[in-house]
Amino acid sequence: MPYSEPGKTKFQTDLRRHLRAKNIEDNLVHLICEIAEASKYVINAVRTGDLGVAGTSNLYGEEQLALDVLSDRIMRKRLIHSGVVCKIASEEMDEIYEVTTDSDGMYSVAYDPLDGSSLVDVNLAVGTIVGIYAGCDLLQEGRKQVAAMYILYGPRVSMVYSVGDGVHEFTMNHLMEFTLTRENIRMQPEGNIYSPGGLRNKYSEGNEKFIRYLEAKGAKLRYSGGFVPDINQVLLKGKGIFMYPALNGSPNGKLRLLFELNPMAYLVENAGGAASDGKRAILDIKPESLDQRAPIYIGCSEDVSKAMEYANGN
Ligand code: AHM
Ligand code: MG
Repeated sequence: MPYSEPGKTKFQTDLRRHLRAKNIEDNLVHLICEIAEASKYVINAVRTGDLGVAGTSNLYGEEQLALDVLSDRIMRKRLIHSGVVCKIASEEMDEIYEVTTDSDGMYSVAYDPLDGSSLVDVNLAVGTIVGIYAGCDLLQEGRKQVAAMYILYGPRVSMVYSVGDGVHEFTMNHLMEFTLTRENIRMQPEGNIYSPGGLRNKYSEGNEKFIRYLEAKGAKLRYSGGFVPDINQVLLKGKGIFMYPALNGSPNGKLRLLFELNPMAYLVENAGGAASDGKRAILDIKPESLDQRAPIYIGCSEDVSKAMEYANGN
C-alpha cells in the first residue's frame, strides 16, 4: 500500500528494497540504483546549469545543449564506474562505448540522458530514458530488455521502472531518496487523452482520420513536447495514446528506437498497454543501427489497434 492514510505512519519502501524483493540478479539491482543516483546529479544540472549551446552536434546532426553534454557525462561516468556494465550507447554519443569485453554477469545500457532538453529554457518537464539488456549486445529487439525506466524531472522527480513484472513509480522525497508511490500501474483498454507529435499538415490521410476519430469520441489533446512527461501522463492516468507517426518527408517519424521507443514500449506493455510502429510491435523490431528511428503509437491497447487500422488505410 504505497500511500499512508491521514494520521497513520507513512509507509515508505525505498527503491533498493523494492528491487531486492524481485527475482533479479544483484548486479541489476545495483545498476538500477546507480542510475537512480545519477539522476540526482542530472536534476541538479537541469535546475542550475547553463542553458546555452555546447558548440557540438550529436549523431543526428542536432546541435547539443550544454545540458545534453553534461547529463550524458553524468550518466556515462556512473555507468562506467558501476562495475556491472560492458557497453553503453547514448543518444548524445556517436558510437557505442565499450567499458569491458567481459560479458559475465554484465549489462548493456542504451539511454537518452536528457530528452526534451530544449524545453528546459521555458521550464517545462524533461526526463532521462533508459533501456537495459543482459550481456554486451545492444542491437537487440526491445523485447530482450531486462529492465527499462525513465526519470521525470517535473515539479517532482519521479522514476518509473519495470523489470518485467509490473510497472512501479518512485518519487524523490525531501532527502532525495526514491520512495514507492505507485505499484503495479495498469492501463485501461481505451483512453480519453491523445498526444500527437509532428506537424499535422505532414500527416497521412490515415493518421488524419485517426485524429478525427479520437476527437469524435471526446478525447482531449494533451501534448507538452516532452516525450517523458507526455508518456507519464498517458501511463499513470492509464487512459490515452501518444503518437509520433511517419510524416510526409520523414517516413520513420522522429523518435529513436533504442534510446526512446524501446524503453517506453517495454514500460507501457508491462502496464497492459501496447506500442506499435503502425505494422508491428515496437518491441519486435530488430535494430540495425544505433540511430534508427521509427513511427510510434503507444498507449491503451484498443486505441493503438485502432491507430494501426487507420494507418494501414482500413
Ligand atoms: P530530443 O531527444 O532531441 O529532445 O527530441 C525528442 C523530443 C521528445 O521529447 C518529444 O516527444 C518530441 O521530440 C517532440 O517533437 P516535436 O517538437 O516535433 O513535437
Ligand atoms: Mg530524445
